[in-house]
Amino acid sequence: MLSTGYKISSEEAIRLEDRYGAHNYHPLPVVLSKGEGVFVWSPEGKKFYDFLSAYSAVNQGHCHPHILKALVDQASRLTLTSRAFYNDVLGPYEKYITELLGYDKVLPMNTGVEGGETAIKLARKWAYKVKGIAENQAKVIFAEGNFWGRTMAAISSSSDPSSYQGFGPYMPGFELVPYNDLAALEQALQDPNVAAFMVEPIQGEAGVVVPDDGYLSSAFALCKKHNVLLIADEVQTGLARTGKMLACDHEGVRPDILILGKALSGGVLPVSAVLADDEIMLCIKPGEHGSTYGGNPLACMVAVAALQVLVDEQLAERSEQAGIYFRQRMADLQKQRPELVSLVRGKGLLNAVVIHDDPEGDCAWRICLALAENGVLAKPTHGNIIRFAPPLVITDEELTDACDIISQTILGFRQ
Ligand code: IF1
Repeated sequence: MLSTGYKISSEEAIRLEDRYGAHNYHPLPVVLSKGEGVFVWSPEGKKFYDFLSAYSAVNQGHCHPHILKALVDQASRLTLTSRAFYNDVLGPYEKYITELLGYDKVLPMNTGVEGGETAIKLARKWAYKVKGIAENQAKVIFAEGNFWGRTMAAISSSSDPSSYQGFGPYMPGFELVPYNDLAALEQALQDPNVAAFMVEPIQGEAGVVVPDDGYLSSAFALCKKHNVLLIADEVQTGLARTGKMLACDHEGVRPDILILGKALSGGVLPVSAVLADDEIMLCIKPGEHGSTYGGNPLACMVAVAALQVLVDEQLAERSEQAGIYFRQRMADLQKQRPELVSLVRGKGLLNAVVIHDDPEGDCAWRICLALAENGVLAKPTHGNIIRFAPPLVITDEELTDACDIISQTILGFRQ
């Protein structure tokens, strides 16, 4: 059945997933079978604006031709060698990404959470070999509300019971401080065993929580003062999503360890990367860390193309400008429906609308169902927060049209 050009109905697709797939998601009742730029289509041909962008993995738009060409060309040459040998793509990719982002070295992985795990292992190694913390005593501080994936380490640092409940026992050596709270962070950094503070410049899953201006730069200064590494999780905020190449750039912060993922491949296949300077990166010696697919030539060629699109199409600048327009349109909406829309927040094209609702309410879900019916795809996070994050290639005309649909849908919504 699954040969090129096959077709099944939305109803059949849902039935098959329900019968044969794990029930670890609750998707919107929408089936997608084609994507191009900011648009996706159902098997029946219904067209949508994609305002989720696979959680910021398709910043470059669905099936970007430059990225697909890199994929197809390399796929017919060499896809995977393992790191048992060198290959002729990894080195040039490593040179390109480290020069583009200004770090000595990169450690290539596949998923964002593997990037987080790698960053924590680097920080611990650095703590023992450079900072001089006693073996197995290193601590990593995280912010409440963080989300960096689904592995045992990731959920061990989570403050969200839906992430960690029922999966114990948990990874030791992790501590939490409130997000956007410098006093709490300074207090936690008094402990000489702290190796690193790992933080998202804007908390994505928590509902696009934007900290106060200056929080990140002050947090970085506190880390420097206490000889603690700052790890920036830019898996979701990075790669032009918030109006700069990196969200850290809004405050001129150069994190000691930078984690990238998602849009690093433009949504074509899993590619993540951890960047750091030699003092940190060379703490991991040959054979101490790796992955079968990490740094495979296909992923590297795709990542170069994905980064080139961000630069050549000036998508950070585009994101900045389009975000200003989008938040203005949502602010207008808030004025018209203050009892429904409580606030709008975000940077660049990473935005969220917070819906007035009781904690167990389903207003946001029902609004997203209505939006889908009207041709815009978005999904709530944490119940009453709707994230809006279209591909950064969205044109003015497309953005205006999508905002018109969002406005009409919310203005016509009956709680
Ligand atoms: C799911 C959420 C978003 C991330 C940040 C690391 C990772 C993520 C800041 C791990 C991944 C994904 C996971 C995906 C849905 C999505 C998500 F709703 F789950 F929380 F974006 F907000 N750092 N986020 O946002 O990257 O290992 O997934 O490649 O679990 O359904 P990954």
